[in-house]
Amino acid sequence: MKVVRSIILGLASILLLSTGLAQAQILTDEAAAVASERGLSESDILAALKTYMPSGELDDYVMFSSGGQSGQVLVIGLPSMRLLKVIGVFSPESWQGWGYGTDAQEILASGSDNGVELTWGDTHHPALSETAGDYDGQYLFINDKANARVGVIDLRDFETKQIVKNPVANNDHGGAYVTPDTEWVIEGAQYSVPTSGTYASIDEYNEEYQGMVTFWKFNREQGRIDYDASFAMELPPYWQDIADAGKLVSDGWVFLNSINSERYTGGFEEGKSPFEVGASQNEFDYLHIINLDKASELVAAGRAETVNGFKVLPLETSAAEGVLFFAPEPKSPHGVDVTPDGKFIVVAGKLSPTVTAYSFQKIQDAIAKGTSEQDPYGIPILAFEDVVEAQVEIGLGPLHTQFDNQGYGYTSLFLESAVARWSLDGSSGEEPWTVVTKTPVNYNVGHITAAEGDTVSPDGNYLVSLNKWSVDRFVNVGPLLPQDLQLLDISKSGEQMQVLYDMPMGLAEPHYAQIIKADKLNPWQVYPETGWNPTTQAVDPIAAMPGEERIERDGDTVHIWMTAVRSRFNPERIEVKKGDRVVWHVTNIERAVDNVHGLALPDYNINLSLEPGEAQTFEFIADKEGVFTYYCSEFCSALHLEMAGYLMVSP
Ligand code: CUK
Ligand code: CUA
Repeated sequence: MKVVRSIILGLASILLLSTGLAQAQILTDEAAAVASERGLSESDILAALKTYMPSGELDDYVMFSSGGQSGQVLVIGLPSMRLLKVIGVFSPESWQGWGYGTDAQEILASGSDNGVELTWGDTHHPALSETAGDYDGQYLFINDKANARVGVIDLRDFETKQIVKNPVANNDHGGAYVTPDTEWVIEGAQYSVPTSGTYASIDEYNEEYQGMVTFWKFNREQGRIDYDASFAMELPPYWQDIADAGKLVSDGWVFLNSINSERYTGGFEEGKSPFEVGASQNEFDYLHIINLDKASELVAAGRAETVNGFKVLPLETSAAEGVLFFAPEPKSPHGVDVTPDGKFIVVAGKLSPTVTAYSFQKIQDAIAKGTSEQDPYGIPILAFEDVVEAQVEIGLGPLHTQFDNQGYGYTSLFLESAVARWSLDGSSGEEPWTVVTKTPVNYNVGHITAAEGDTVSPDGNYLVSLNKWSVDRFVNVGPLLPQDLQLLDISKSGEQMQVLYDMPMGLAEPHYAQIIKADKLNPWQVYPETGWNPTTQAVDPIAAMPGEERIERDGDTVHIWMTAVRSRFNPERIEVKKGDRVVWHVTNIERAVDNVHGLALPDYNINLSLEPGEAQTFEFIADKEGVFTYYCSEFCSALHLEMAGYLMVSP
C-alpha cells in the first residue's frame, strides 16, 4: 500500500499546482481509500490512468476489428477500449437499417445467386486503404472467409458500399490485404476445390483441385472494386493461408504462406488420419512469393484464361514466366508479415517454435541465380538457406507478427498465451533477432495488432491482443463466453510491456484488427446534401424532397414520397389495396448532427435508419390486409412517440 500511496501522493502534488492544497489532500485520502478497498496495485492504478477518458474526451486511435462470425466490423476507440460502432457488412444490421432498403438489400445479397440466400459472413482480416504505404483513412476492406467475398466500406460514412463474390473460390482466408497504394486488394483462397465450381472426385485431388489467389483492382475515385479489371492466379492445391503485400523495396510483390503441402485429403471416417495429422506431417510448407507486377502485365497482355467469366492466370504461365516462386517454411506456419521497411518477410511457425525472417534481397538474388528444385507443378523452390536472414526461437505456437517504431517485432504465442517482443535487424539497440521479453495474455491469443502496425511507419504506443479464450476473466454469462481484447502499453523499450485493459467482446470472434490514428479519419457528421443516397454517395434523383411529398398510383404500383423531420412523417396516412406494389421513398430532411430518424414498419420486416440528409427507397408487395402502424424507431425528440403513421391495406 505504500507504493500505491506514493503514486497517489505524486499525482496529488501535480494536482496541487493547479488546485491548491485542500483539494489535493482530499484526493490523496479518497484515492488511497479506493485503492486500498479494491486492492489495487501500483500498476493497476497506472493502467487505469492510462486508459481513463473523462466524459467528452476523445480517443487517440481507432481500431477496426473484424466481427468474426457476426459478419460485421467493430469500431473501437483506443486507449479507452470503448466500442464506438458496429458496421453491418455481410449480415443484416437492423440498428443501421442495413439490409432493409432496396440498395443495401442488393449489396447484401451479393454472392447469393446460386439459389441460397447468404445472410452471414465470417469476417477475418480488415485492411485500411493506404497511400504510399500509410493508412489514409478513406476505405476499409474486409473478407468473408465463409463465402469468399470482400466488402468495401467507405469511411466517409462508415457504411458498406460493395460486396464482391469471388467467382473462382468458395472460401478465402488470405484477405483482405492491400498493396501500398491500394491498387489491389488481395484475397487468397484457403481450402482447395475445383475452381470452376464443378464436381471432381477427391481421388483426383492433385490434378483437379486448385489453390487460388485473387487480386481485386480498386478504383479509388469510384470507391469500388473494378470486377472486370481484376484477376486471379491459379496455385497448386496446397491450402494457402495468410497473405501480405510487399512495401517500399518489396513493393510489387505479394507473399502468401501455406499449409498442407502434403495435399492430404482427409478420410478419418475410413480409418485414415484426420486432416489435423495428415496435413501437418512435412517439416516444410511453401511460402508463396508472387511477382504481382509481372502477373498483372501478363494478364494485360492477354495471357489469362477465362474461368466462370473471370480472368485466371494459369499455373503453367506463372511457372514459365517467373511470376511464382516457393521458399520452404517450417512447419504448418501461420501469419506472414512484411516489416515496415519492406526488407524482411516474417513467417510464424505455428507448429515450429520459431519465426523465420526471409530477406527480400536474398530472395531476389536466389531468383536471379536460379534453382533446379521444383514442386510437382513445376514451381521453382528457392533454397531455405539462400533466402533466410534469421530464425528467432520465439516460443510455442507463434501465429502473427506486428511491428513498432523502435525496431521490435511482436509475435503472438497461441500455446503459451503470451505476446513476445523481439528485436529486428538491430535498430532497437538490442542484439538482433532475439527475444527481449514476453507478456502473458489471457488466453490463447490469435492475432495481435499494433498502432499503425501494418504501415511503413508504425507508431508503437499500443498493441491489442485478440484472445480466443476468456476463461475466468469476466462475470459468467453462460457457456458461450465473450472474447477478450487486451490492450498493452508498448511505448517503453526493453522488457516493459504492460497489460492495461481487458475488453470483453460479446460479439463473435474478432480475428484481426487494424489501428489508425484518429485524426486520419475525417467522416461526415451529416450527409452533404438533403436527399443523399449513401450507396451512390450523391443526391438521389428519386429521393423524396421537402415540399414534394405525395402519394401517386400508377396501375398496381403505389409510389410514396415521404419526408421525416422532428417529429412527423409527411404523409402520415397511406391507403393501398391488397396486392399493390408499394415503392416507398423517404428522406430525413434534418441538417443537425445526430438528428436521426428511423422508419419501422412491423409486419413487413422493414426498419430503416435515416441519418440527417439520407434518402432511402424500399419496396414490398402489400399482401397482408389490415391496418399497420409505422413509427420512428430512433428516439429523436420529446414527441418521438407521436412520430408515426398508418398504412391501411384494404381488401
Ligand atoms: S486467422 Cu484467426 S488467429 Cu483467420 Cu488471421 Cu490467425
Ligand atoms: Cu423521429 Cu423518433
